[in-house]
Amino acid sequence: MSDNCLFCKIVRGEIPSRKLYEDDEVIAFHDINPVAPVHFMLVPRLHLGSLLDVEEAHAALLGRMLLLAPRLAREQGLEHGFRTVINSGKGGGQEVFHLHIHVIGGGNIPPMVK
Ligand code: DGP
Repeated sequence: MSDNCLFCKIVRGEIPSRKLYEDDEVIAFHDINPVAPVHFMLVPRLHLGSLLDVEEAHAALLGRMLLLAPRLAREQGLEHGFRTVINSGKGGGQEVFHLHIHVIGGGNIPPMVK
């Protein structure tokens, strides 16, 4: 846990969020600034700054999060597909430095810029 981390505050329930899932390791809540009709984030309860901070010990947690993505996406009506985004570090456009997987869909999703 990190005292001043926004997503740690959401994990602790100190800041309200529109949660769609939680278990002992992971929570999912809707993004406050959705870029599509469905836009939520999968967040580990454990404070990890970004993918730049993960280690072998986090492999199972990351796997669980990826397995949850399609399950929750389907529950949100995204059975035809969705986009996952993980911004990592300042160079990756990350704004909240607590690892999270964006799940986005339900509208016109433009092709990725490569
Ligand atoms: P990123 O750029 O990947 O770090 O995205 C951070 C996302 O977090 C961004 O899409 C907006 C969202 N966000 C920021 N503050 C809050 C908040 O207080 N509540 C919720 N639900 N989402 C937030």
